[in-house]
Amino acid sequence: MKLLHIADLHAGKRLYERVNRNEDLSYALEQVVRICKEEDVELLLIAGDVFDKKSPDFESQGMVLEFLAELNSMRLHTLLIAGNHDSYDFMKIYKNLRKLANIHVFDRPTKHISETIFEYKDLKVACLPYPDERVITHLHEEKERSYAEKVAKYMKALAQEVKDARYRILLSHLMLDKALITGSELPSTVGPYYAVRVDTIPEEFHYAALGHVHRNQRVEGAVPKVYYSGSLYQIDFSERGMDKFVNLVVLENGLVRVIPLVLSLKRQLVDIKLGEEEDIERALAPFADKDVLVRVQMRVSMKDTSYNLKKELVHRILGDKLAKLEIEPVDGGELAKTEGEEFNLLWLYGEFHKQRYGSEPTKELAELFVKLMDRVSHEAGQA
Ligand SMILES: [Mn+2]
Repeated sequence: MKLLHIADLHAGKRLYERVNRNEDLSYALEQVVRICKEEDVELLLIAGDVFDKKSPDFESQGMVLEFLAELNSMRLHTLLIAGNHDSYDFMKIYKNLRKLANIHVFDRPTKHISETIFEYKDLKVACLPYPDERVITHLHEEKERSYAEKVAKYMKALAQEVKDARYRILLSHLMLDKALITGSELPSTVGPYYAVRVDTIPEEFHYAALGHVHRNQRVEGAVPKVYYSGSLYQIDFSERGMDKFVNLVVLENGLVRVIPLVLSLKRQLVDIKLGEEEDIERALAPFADKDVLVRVQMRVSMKDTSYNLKKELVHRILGDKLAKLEIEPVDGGELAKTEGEEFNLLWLYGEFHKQRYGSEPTKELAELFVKLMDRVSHEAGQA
């Protein structure tokens, strides 16, 4: 029997709140569907972070539903758990899919352990959606235990529930202490406080299909094979240059074999640094017809009168491929420390202030100005 383990779809992800990544996701999901067909996959495990936001936009919901509908038409079973980016209550709505299709949604950890088990032929999958601290604390009587201990105890109970099956799998969305992060995971969820010890994953399991950490990896230190399949595309610039995978899991003769399959990417994320004297055209031209999203960091002297022309040139060459232009002022003093395109407006504001009031704006005023510019550009959909 073959299973496919995927995670961290992050439907609705935007870079700098502007660049929509759904085409990258949809490109990956097409490959997932193709792999399921070609490999005769019977069970698809989706290890959380289906959506990037707690209340996903319509386009992203449409995409995910279309994907699930296509899987269902192929007659395989899909198991889906909530990740830390997903809303428990939103996922609860999706539980109704079970009445219409072979889609099994597990929205939150529950004390009714038997409800977390999915049984299929000689396999049992125990499902542990992202154990939010409040929810997991609520399930335990002994309030003094640490987060990691509570999760460990819960996993033990799950292991008990599956121990009579020939194959036993844990599907979860967790931070493990020995995992290598990428930097695109939510910072508050990857610190040591939330790290569950890998050696507390019960030995009853053969395979732990995990989501949360975006880098494909096997985490050593447990009896079961513990894997993060990783995100399906480079979620943000901290994942640039990384290959992306899904894990094909083969259950055969009482053994579990794991085969990570590399995905092709719709767009690579690329960082480019432009020096003060750089020939911009020459540096950027090679990327103009590539499938990329580019973040440009440009060093500019504030005495440079061609500052605006340089900026326009970057926009003109890269067009839609420009995800962000960051200006690094070489000599601007106090005000110039601000990052981003708003710098020039800030400089203009400074000039205005000097003319009108005969002095530079105070640091507080300058910061407030930048904040306001940020708000305005976000609301205008330009940031
Ligand atoms: Mn994630």
